Amino acid sequence: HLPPLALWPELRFDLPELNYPARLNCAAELLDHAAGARVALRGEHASWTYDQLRAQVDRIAHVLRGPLALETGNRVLLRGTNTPLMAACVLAVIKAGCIAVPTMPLLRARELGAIAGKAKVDAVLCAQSLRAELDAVELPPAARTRTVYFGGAGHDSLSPDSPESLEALMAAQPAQFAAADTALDDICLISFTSGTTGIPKGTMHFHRDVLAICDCFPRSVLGSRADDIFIGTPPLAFTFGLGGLLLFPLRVGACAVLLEKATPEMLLAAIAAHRATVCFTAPTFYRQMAALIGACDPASRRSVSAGGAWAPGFRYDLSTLRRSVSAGEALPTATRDAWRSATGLEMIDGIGATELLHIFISAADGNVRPGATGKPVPGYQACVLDYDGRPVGPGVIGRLAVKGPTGCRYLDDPRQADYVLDGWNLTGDAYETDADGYFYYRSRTDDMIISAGYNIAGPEVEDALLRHPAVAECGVVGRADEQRGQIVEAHVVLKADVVPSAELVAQLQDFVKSQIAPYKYPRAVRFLASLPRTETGKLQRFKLRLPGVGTGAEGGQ
Ligand code: 3UK
Repeated sequence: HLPPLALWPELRFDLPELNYPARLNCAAELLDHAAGARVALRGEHASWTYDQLRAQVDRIAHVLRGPLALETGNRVLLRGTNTPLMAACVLAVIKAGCIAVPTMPLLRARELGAIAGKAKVDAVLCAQSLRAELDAVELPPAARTRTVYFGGAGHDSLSPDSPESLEALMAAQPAQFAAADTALDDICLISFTSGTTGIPKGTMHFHRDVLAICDCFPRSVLGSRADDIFIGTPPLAFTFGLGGLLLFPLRVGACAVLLEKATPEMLLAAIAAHRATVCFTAPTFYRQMAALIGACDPASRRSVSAGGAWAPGFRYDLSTLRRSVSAGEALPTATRDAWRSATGLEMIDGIGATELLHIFISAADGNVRPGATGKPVPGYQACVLDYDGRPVGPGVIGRLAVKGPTGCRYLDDPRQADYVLDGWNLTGDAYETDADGYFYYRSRTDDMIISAGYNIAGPEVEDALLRHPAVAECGVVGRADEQRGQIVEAHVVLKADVVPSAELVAQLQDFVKSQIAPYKYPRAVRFLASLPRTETGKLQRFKLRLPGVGTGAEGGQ
């Protein structure tokens, strides 16, 4: 039901850098241009220059093609936390002409097995620290015999001559590998969706897609450059992290800091210690970091830190930070405001999706309009459609449709037909535009709360609640109600020193009514110790809708 393509200008790559040569290996392209002696990756235990990274990648590529006897197009499951060696594995699989299938560190055996089976993996590269869960997986037999382990320290490490040790196999290989001669539209990456609901879907991406995301958002919105130091929390197995913490920095010859695990305190300390310039994380992380900075003495907020681990009173030196990118879920304006007053920085919101590989609507600097995600990233087009597939004008909520150099290709999944229509990707998000062409996120299309005939977007109510001084975090969902169809139900995590009470429920309700249209106020308010989130930082709204979640009160009239 989408508008005929003729209605829309055909996509022209007016960015000349998006027209790649027919024979293209994106990993070789990313590694081979940069100055060798510059630092490419800093990990907690190792720091590698571009030359060192390239040598490691080449040795791993030899292991894949030699001892593991993999061929072009074979699929390699990857499992590891954010470390230089994990990054090298991803690049090596692609440079060797194979297909990388990265998996999230917290996945359990059942989910890993489903992914390994669905992607028909031929081999596995797994971090020692994450092997227990993998060992419980029923892998395709060929992949089981081609499983090797890397990393690990002390009692955790394999003996240096173990046939299962990737490092042992690498030691016997030369440090130079001629990249596999692949086509620009050969698949190099199968990334699985984080799946807040339902069975994870594999999305397939070409060599040219990997370069295209590097040449769109980071170039036009971030303005990334060789002297940037990238840092952040998303796993390399999530395309948000793969792009922001590996592909984007490599594309411009910059440096990436990889953190194996990070709390808001640790990320603040690491930004200061590494003098990071570009940060990628989820909205809740920024909110928590802003609260930590706010708790410091204002005079010391931007002053020089002593470095080292975080301790109360630590002075966060964020003076090098010039870009703070938020993605994964809606950025509440309250969080944007909190981060600005804590750091003086205007956040960059960006909506991305595993299906489209990375961010396709965003804005920076003077183009930021609070409340809006931004405008289509140059290279992408976006529009808002009604349920019959007709474009709607400004001010009308509808379905977001996106078209650009990357797009959804599900691996054997009937849901392909729901996501891509006529070349347009339907992301499942409800959006609205304004007269100046800015795009405003409202909710997931299937999360819109319909109460007594009103359409209410949960994130708007969340943004209002987050402005209340007692609220640390919140999630708003619709709950079935006989009279109204649904009612607005707020799940609230209170700040440490706040005690829940019926009076507080009434206060929160009145507060929301004073901030936004009163009919949107939460008729039910429940208090939780924490909110259920995915490994990618997304609120799991379906869990909030389960019966009996949280304690609290049905309040108000
Ligand atoms: C939601 C947002 C509002 C939206 C992702 C950056 O999140 C990523 O990929 P996923 O496949 O999820 C996609 C869905 O997440 N979303 C993401 N960003 C925003 N909603 N504002 C935002 N800024 O529903 C989207 O359809 O997990 C993000 C880069 C790469 C990614 N894969």
